[in-house]
Amino acid sequence: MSEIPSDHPRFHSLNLRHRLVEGLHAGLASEAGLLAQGRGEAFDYLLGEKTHRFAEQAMAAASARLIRAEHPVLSVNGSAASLAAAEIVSLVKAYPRLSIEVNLFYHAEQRSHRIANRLREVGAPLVLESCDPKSIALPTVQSNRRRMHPDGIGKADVVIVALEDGDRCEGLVNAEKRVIAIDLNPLSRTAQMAEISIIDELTRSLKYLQNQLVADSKRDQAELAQRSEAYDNQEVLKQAIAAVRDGVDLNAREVSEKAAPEN
Ligand code: PTJ
Repeated sequence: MSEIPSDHPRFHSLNLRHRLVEGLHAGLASEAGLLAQGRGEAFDYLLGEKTHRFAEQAMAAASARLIRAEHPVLSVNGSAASLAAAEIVSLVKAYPRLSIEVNLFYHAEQRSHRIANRLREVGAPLVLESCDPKSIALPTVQSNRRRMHPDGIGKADVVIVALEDGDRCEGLVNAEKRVIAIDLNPLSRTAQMAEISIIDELTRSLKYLQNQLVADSKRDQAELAQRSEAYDNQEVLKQAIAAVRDGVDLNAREVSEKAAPEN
């Protein structure tokens, strides 16, 4: 990776860009993944490259939803693996009830295996792949994203998707799976369709979500149920769209290395 001085004002953003380029060269990311990241980078720039309160609210709701889920699964594509392999593995190690499934938009078995191997190298205990011969189909989705591992997304009641395409999110919702989306664009079809939309950068949000899950694991189920029920995704999306339109929210703050707050 080319040298980015750590005091560069946009160090983190440039670092992510390089992670994706490296992921492309390592055969993990698709070429279209570079464009998807560019779009996300533009939204993050408008959001001040900070985690906002509306994202914290969404992550608190996501944590409650994940803890109350029967079978939660994190769907990982080439872009997510390139940007956040370490953060993904750290999250599933801290919260082992969450399974990982590699699921690609641009179907390519070799790329799927490379992504799974990268996650294992970083320390993932178990990685399922939707290209598995046992895979089953998600009704109403025409792309190769319809494939799901029967022990992963196939039986999941809650699915976390990141940098996801709208058709598949819709397919998951139609299949009555509860979708938690991580997407910097509050106007994307994925963010609009998900039950919980985390409008935040992937690596920042995974760290925050991990801290929140660890803190919430000790909490009372009734409290978590109440938090889930009180959550209003339309309000979160409204605030996120306003933040994109109005510019940087002065209440936004760096959270990446901090623990989730007590709720
Ligand atoms: O590896 P594959 O074959 O599965 O390909 C995956 C891509 C990313 C190409 C595919 O899913 C795709 O085309 O995605 P979209 O429809 O471009 O959507 C990506 C969304 O993620 C956009 O709304 C971006 O704003 C958002 N995004 C990009 N980078 C980040 C992000 N959201 C959070 N964190 C990011 N770092």
